[in-house]
Amino acid sequence: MQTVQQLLQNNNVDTKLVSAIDAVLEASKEISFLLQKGAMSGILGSAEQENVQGETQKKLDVISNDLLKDILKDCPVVAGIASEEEDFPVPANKDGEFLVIFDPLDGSSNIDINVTVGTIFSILPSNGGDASVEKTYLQSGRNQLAAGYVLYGPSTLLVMTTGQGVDIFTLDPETKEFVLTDAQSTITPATQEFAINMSNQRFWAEPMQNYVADLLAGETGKLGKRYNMRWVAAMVADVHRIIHRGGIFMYPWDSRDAKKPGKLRLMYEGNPMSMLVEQAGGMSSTGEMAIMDVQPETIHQRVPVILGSKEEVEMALSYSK
Ligand code: AFP
Repeated sequence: MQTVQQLLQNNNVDTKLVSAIDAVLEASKEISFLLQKGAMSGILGSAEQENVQGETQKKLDVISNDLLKDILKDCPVVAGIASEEEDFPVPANKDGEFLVIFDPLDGSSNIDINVTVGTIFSILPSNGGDASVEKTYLQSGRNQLAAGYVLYGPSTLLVMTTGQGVDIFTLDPETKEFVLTDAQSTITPATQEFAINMSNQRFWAEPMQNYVADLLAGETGKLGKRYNMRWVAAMVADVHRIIHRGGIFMYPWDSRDAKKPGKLRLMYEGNPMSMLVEQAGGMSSTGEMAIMDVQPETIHQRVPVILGSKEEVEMALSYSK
């Protein structure tokens, strides 16, 4: 079976970029093994501190962040890193060519209940910029050289793109290698499944309220078909389901907090997931424009997200027109 490194080599991916990807995967394997040991590795519960966004960090958030940071800082091709759990970018190697941006443990509220979590990553060129300053990282998602996530579920999966489609790998616990198990995965254009946190319904803008009302009306409403709903509360798991069997995922704009035009982060979640979804033939939007066309203004910026099966995303967007 083909390993991730063999596939990248066959696809003529720059060997330096492969080294940066390898560093992410090395850390993700460590995270996967810690998760398998669960309570026995002392990783559960709160670290009793908050990240820059005021969210209480779990122990494993902090451990995963430190693992990725330490391994990436030692990787000569990495110029700098930015993490959802770090206040500021962290410079790495002055001759490095890549910036690695990551959410070390997405869906961390799921850790203590033994439900799927994941690591999301995005790799940008450093273009010789100063990796100690935020400005160097503020590139649109279109600049991404690679993006992906490692999903820690019943098995550990890597879902990745370097701009040549989306491939899925499974971590073999015996050889500790990610092996190709689903090549060139695509998202079905039509769907009857949606994912949204319905408890925020009253805070959404009117077009979103109307669209979801029609989803709920099923075959008796304007959309003329019955829908199913799923919400794992970990974007990695919800997006993975969509890559696997189609669907629409929404964390739309809401009026709960004027400073947050959405819950999800552009650089750590929006851009890498959008690259994967577009590479798999799906669509990804803020509601107004493609997420990857957003010019970031700050590293921890939030963004509304509507992504998944192309026809369904187009339908959702049509309610705003
Ligand atoms: P955490 O990583 O802080 O648990 O947040 C996960 C997440 O950013 C994303 O993975 C989920 O889709 C979303 O938040 C879940 O949000 P709700 O708390 O509104 O369900």
